[in-house]
Amino acid sequence: MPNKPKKIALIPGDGIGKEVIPIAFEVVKKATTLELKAQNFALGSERYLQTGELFPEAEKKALQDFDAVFLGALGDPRVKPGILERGILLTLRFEFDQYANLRPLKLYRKDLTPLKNAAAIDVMFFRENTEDLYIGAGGVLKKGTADEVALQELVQTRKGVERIIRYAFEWAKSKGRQKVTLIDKCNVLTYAHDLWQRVFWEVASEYSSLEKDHLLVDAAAMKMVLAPESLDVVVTTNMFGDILTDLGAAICGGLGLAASGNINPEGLSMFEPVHGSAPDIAGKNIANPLATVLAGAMMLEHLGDNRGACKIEEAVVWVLEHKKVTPELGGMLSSTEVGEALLAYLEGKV
Ligand code: GGG
Repeated sequence: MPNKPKKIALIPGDGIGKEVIPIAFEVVKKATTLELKAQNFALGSERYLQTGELFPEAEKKALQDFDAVFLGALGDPRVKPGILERGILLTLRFEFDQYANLRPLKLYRKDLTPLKNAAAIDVMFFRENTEDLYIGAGGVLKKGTADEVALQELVQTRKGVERIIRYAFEWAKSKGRQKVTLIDKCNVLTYAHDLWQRVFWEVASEYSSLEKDHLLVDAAAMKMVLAPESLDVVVTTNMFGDILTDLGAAICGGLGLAASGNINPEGLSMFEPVHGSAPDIAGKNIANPLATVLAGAMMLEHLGDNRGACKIEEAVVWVLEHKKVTPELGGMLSSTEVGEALLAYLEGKV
């Protein structure tokens, strides 16, 4: 019996998201043997500005029927920061319980790193994606006065901490990796990060074949610059994962190559570039589509097509080696020309 088609929800979103998603999805379709059925969801700033709608309930319900979401970016200078990000992006991550944010840091070409004498960088970050300071709990007292008080609550649950730590260890074991490092700030956040400490070492005791390590977040930031090759698999909090993976992207060639997966192992997962909507370069056909293309590879792996995912990564390595890339990576191509170069590689035409 033929396999059922995989239903993909495309959410290009805002700015360069609308340019990179169509390019990357063509590459995904070319690389895979899976039958993909795509449907576009027009969520983002245009709709919000025209109708006031952010994420209607009917669309949330419709998404439950999909196998994956492929998302571009959300953000628009015409909309107050936080409205689109919280109303659409964080809603997707939270309502679909996408608790594992996978962010690979890989140095594909040595000259792309600003670090001197960098060795090979190949780190998988597991960022907890549904708790911490991101849950939106808090409030403001006496707003606008000299006595104003702002509260933003840091919430961690044992269940939330345990599942991301276990997911990181399981992934490390299944991929034959060497070491899992916990990054936290347990010397200062003595309640929330003490929970991370206790749960990490409890779960770690079940994985005798893997080395375990711990770094305080400040020391980890330094290590990522001075000795990134010493990291292998990292598990960390929502906030620290957000910040450290931007640092990680910077040492691996920039946000234009940084991909991510928001995973619910039992539900709907979402794949997106780490970058935002970049309104300053939107509409000019100059955005680098490779981060979204690599997110597409992660989506194929998640859907069970490892071969397709590897083919995409090979194609990305090829365009990087042959400088068939956008100017910030040393090439002279437009966004669509990068897409054409990837397709040509996948079709065996080069
Ligand atoms: N693909 C990640 C994403 O869209 N993040 C939200 C974000 O960074 N928004 C700010 C912006 O696009 O300027």
